[in-house]
Amino acid sequence: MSDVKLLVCGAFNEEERARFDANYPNTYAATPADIAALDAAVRDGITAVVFKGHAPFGGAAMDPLANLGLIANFGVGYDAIDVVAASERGIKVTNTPDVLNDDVADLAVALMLTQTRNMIEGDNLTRSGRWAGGGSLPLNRKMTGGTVGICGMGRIGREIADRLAAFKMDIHYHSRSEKQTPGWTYHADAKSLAEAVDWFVVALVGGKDTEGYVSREVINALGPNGVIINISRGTTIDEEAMLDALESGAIAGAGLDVFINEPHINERFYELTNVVLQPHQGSGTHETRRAMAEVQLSNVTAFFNGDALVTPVN
Ligand code: 8YV
Repeated sequence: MSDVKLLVCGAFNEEERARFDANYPNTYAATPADIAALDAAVRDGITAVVFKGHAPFGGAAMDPLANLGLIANFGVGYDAIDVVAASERGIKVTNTPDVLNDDVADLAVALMLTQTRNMIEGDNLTRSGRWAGGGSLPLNRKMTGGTVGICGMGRIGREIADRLAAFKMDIHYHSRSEKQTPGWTYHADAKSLAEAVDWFVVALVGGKDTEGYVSREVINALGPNGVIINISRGTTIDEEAMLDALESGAIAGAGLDVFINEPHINERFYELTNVVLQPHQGSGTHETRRAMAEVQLSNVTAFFNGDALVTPVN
């Protein structure tokens, strides 16, 4: 392995970076935009990239790496990587599915409870002393027993639904195809789902195919009791339409972990008191990030050993 050159591309933490260095002595770091500026001898030696984050990694970043054979993504969602461009160049792409399902599903439930029980304002009221001074939190809204729609019943959607079943919720879902579920109601389109529920949880795959999938029409179909939860990608929702609906009261609120152009999110969100905002931390626990790093590294190891990739995308 001593002659192997690995390109580390993205904001890996110290522990993750140390793991690459321990396994591969020749690691180099660059953002997708900086790859072309690497020394030509280094570029020609690089056969694998470990990638993390959401900066676009397209054909222009692949072309300077003439011998690239693998882009191993840190994350289940690989929408930042142009997989078609990779396939055209004979480059394999891998991701880190499954190991993060629990954390992302936990966060979806946390967003629902935090939004509906007004916990951010409750915390502010308590720690500011306003409660001690006679202030009180207005009554809020019950979640248990409500009607929820899961938009995208993949592996993460299923984990969310299983958790919400324990909250005695009436579960509806929309997916490309009907699934084997314990009596949950299938909807062939997102608008029909929105019309049927108060809670609308977006668990779609990101990428071009789902851009704006939760359209203005779908958002308005949700109605004034509707709350949108998004743990997928900001791009899956028509964000301007959602902001309009949140500002006008056309829907009741939102709990969001993902945004368009994050972390530089639309500043209209900052003014809203009916939303709970999180910094894309769905998979962000020590345990899960470690598990994701292991899946990523196992793909790199398989690639260099000439073995079958563990979690191939293309
Ligand atoms: C990120 C995610 O990958 O897995 C995904 O699709 O969105 C996250 O786990 C992680 O935040 C690193 O950017």
